[in-house]
Amino acid sequence: KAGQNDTMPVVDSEDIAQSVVRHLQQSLGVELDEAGPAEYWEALSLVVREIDLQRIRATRKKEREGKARRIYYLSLEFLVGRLLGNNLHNLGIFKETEKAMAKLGTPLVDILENESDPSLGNGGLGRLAACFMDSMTTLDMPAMGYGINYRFGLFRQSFAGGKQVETPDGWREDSFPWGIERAKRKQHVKLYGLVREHAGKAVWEDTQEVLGMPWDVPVTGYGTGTVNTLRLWESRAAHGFDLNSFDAGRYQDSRSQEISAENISQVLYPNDNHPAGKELRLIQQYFFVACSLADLIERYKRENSESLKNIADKVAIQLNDTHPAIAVAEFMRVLMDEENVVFSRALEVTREVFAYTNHTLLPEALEEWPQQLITKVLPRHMQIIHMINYHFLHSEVEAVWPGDDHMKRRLSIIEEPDRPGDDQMVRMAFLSVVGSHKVNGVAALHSRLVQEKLFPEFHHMWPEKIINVTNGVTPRRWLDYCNPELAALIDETIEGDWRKDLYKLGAMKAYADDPAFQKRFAAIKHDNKKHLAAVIKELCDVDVSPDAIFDVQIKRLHEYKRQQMNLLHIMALYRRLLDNPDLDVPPRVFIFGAKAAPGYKVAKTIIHAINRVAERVNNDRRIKDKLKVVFLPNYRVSLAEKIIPAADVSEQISTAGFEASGTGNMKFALNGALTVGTLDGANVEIAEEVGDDNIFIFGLTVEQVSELRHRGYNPRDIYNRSEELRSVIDWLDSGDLCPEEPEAFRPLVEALLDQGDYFLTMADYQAYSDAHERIAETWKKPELWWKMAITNSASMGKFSSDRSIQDYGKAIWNMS
Ligand code: 26W
Repeated sequence: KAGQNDTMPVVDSEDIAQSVVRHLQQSLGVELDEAGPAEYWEALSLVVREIDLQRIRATRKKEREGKARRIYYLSLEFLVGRLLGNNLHNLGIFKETEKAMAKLGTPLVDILENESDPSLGNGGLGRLAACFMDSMTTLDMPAMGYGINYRFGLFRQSFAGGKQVETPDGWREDSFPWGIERAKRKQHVKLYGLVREHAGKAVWEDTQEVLGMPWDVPVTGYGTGTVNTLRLWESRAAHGFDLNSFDAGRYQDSRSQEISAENISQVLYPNDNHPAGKELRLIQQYFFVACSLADLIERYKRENSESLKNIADKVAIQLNDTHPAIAVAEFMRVLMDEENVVFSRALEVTREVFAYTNHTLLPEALEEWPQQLITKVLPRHMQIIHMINYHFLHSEVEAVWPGDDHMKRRLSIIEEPDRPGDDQMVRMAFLSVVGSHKVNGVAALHSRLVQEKLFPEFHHMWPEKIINVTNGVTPRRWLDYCNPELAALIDETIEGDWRKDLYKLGAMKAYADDPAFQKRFAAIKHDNKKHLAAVIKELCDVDVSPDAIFDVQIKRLHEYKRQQMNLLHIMALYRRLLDNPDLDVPPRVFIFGAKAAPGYKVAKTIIHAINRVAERVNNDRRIKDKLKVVFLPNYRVSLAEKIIPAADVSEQISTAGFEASGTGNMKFALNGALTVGTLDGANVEIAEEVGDDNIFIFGLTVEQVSELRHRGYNPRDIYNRSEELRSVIDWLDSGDLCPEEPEAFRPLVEALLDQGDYFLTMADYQAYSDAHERIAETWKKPELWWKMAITNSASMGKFSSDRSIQDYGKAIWNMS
């Protein structure tokens, strides 16, 4: 039977109940009558952990004996989400566990809520890494993830007077049995110091030392006995570490925290698409890279030979954006300084091993480090970067553009300063491209822009290097686990296990206009909406009706994602309703979830404004229940799991050319929401898969965006011409929504009107508003709406992260 898997040793609810009781009493020292949901959660997690650990050993043994290349996924972020429920699903024992816990008297759903949601990532990039771990394991690939075990993950968000307030998220303070310390595999990392020559050899000396302690989280796959490992490093003081003996001033970051050994893995930087440029961040990057490379090289030597010259046959390393890019220099350092490999051979091996995924085109998001900072923290690495750069410019660039100094300057890994005396910057993206054999974008459109706009010269030099691998999401977490009712309906309706082969969902298209099927599909959505309505009531104290359209925008807050456009439209809808309370429009609930980087002023202003508008709209009796607006606080993976199955409309409205892919877009469509979106990122491919009639596409294309910019764009013209836009922007600016701070929304108004409206919110507004009209018209025809919704879900086969990982395997990791 689908959902039950044959690799699982037969365990029934009776076995599970017994194991839970055993762990309660013997591992936790809790009597049965003392146990509440939290204790049950811990005991049950220990039961599952036991199974995981047994399988991890078997997996490792199999891998040691196998000849396959190992895949190492290096990422500063892994947004794994809660693990217990997902593991139960993957192991195929969810149903039996439900029965077991019912017998013990506590519903499993209540138990699962006791797990803290590990917030080890910012957004899309971190969540993608987690989906990829799931898929690599499900596909039985010998894979390992490497990252940092942050003590404080992404901040917790609450609102005060509608403004975002951040507090630390010490997610490990509650017990977290999934992570297991493996002291035997600890590593030592060097920092600072200087490079001397001894007998013609470079020696890095007078360094400070930090200890890296691995913390292993088991990663289960679906329908397989394979369990892989996510190895997260935690920093500790090593004997001899004494950074504090240096003069304090050198080691201060903006919050005047001293950098000490333990500090390194303390906190995740909360910036998404904007580097902080802090010394501590560079040290984080190097710390986890050095630990991970040392660890994987040790493993290689244990399992193969002492020499690293053939390591590329057995090791592939994927760089998740440029955050781990210093690995290129570290790998070269190990080969040259520790293994006596000559430079040219070392560079060849490095290139065979490494590949780099680019996740953003935003110019301000591209990481650059001051040469002086790298020289201070990693003096040997700076030398090696110079060597790589010299070889690259003077033999490789020279071969393509002989004598062209201008081209050498453009392509130099170390950027020439704009003004003499300024610090030279090291371009981490260039280092990643030069040090890799493949570079990939994350959606077809994005990859084309990487080739044509971001790295055109590299693309000319190496036409095979830059390729596309379209992102995907794991159907286990994002359908089976988060939407069990829909999963069951699908199982009943189609043949085969879509959990392993998402293309199987295609068979559901045959039922898209079957009235009986539509009815059941719609009933499940309605049920999910009731659950979400209860969550909204609890978190926002707002009553919403499950009969209204649930229109959702959940993602990081960024101007390019254009939550502000959604807001302007909501304000306009409200005013239309005030003008005409009998307007024949379907009732709508607009739902937001988003964290803003703490230092991102305009983003925080947008949150504040949405909350103020929400308060006004929700308390206005005149419009009755035709419009509600809610901003759910502290958006995170576990909230997404409750929101996505309940969405009718998915807002994917970024300025064309800015959203590399998006992955939320895929999750929504998979769960039967209709997309209102621009031709950006993976929306383009979603539209291809579902067909133009089943998606609400609007707005400027990438080409039109650049044309408009070229022509000269003045948002004031639109403001002057559009009565509706003028009235809502003037309202924002009037102080009416925030009387105690009348200037509160100025930064947003300025961004839209005075600073050129860089993300073209004004230019796309009318098209967006029209798209919403089409949505409202479609909602009035339920047979059409549900036909579209079912078609969306049925057409998502391509967007399984299993397909993405198979693409990586073929095109990048050279797997058979
Ligand atoms: C160093 C500052 C910084 C931090 C994070 C720069 C850039 C980032 C990430 C690359 C931002 C990110 O998460 N990008 C998202 O990656 C997803 C997975 O590929 C894509 O689906 C999103 O479109 C992209 O914004």
